[in-house]
Amino acid sequence: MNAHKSGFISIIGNPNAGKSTLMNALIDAPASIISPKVQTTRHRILGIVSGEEYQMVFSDTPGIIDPKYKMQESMMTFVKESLKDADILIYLIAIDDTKIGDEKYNQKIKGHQVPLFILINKVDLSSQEEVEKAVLHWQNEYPNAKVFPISAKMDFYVKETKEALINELPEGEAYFPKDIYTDKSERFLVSEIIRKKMLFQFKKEIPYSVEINVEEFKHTEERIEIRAFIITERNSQKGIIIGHKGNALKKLGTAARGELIKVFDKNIRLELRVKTLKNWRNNDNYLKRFGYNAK
Ligand SMILES: Nc1nc2c(ncn2[C@@H]2O[C@H](COP(=O)(O)OP(=O)(O)OP(=O)(O)O)[C@@H](O)[C@H]2O)c(=O)[nH]1
Ligand SMILES: [Mg+2]
Repeated sequence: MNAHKSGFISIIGNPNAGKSTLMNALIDAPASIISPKVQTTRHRILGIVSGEEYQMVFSDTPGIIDPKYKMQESMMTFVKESLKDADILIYLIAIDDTKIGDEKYNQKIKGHQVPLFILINKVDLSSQEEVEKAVLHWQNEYPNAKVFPISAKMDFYVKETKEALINELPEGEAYFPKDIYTDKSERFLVSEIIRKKMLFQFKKEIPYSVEINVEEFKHTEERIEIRAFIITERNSQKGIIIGHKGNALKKLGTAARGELIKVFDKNIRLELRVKTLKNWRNNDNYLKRFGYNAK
């Protein structure tokens, strides 16, 4: 029998490149939410996949941006921590990205000592010629990296990527029980599903200004009872989220409940309320309470 292998594999990259889609595809489970908008992921989310002789612990991370407020600083701290912990590094870019968004990270990645995979995602949107050009470009930039064109969404070259990653794993024991696929709680998943529905339903700043705080999550025999607060930054945002005669909030509740029923395969009672915590995105205490590890 071969020695057991295990390791931390960090997925970092530009916003919207498809990091969460890739992680979910690699672990074949919905650990992270996905949306067409940037800054969908705000946390470091572990996605775990195990076999008899290996365990891979992926970190899905927020897209690299220049932080404008404390919540975004905390998001970038998650990226930096994931970089530090990595046994293997994946930098994910979309086929139409011509460069790694932030030069500081570019230098960090170039200086990093662990195996590096540059994965060029969304190749389903491009011609063969464009794909070949992109592979040459990135291989030239990162001579020591493995450069693969993939499509996380269409499951193109994901299996091969996974096999190549297993090959690079260091020897070691499993870090987590082999039957779990994420480090996050059911409560966290509920808050993420509600936030995802907000990213789809509301425009501009609204989804970026909210946090979802699940205050009650109770399994009863016939259903799950959930009470969650949508936290806004300003009172004026409250009105938009509730909408005329409460219609916007009702629509959100229906959409979220529908997905929660599917995910938990159980009836759901969902009570959504909106409250304002002024400037929570810049307040250390609130950020800590919402799991952003503010210093
Ligand atoms: N066409 C195509 N679209 C993709 C592919 N992978 C992801 N997407 C889409 O790209 C969008 C962003 O995907 P995410 O997985 O949320 O991207 P992300 O990098 O995690 O984004 P942030 O967390 O916001 O940084 C979604 O609409 C996905 O469906 C792909 O291989 N092909
Ligand atoms: Mg994401």
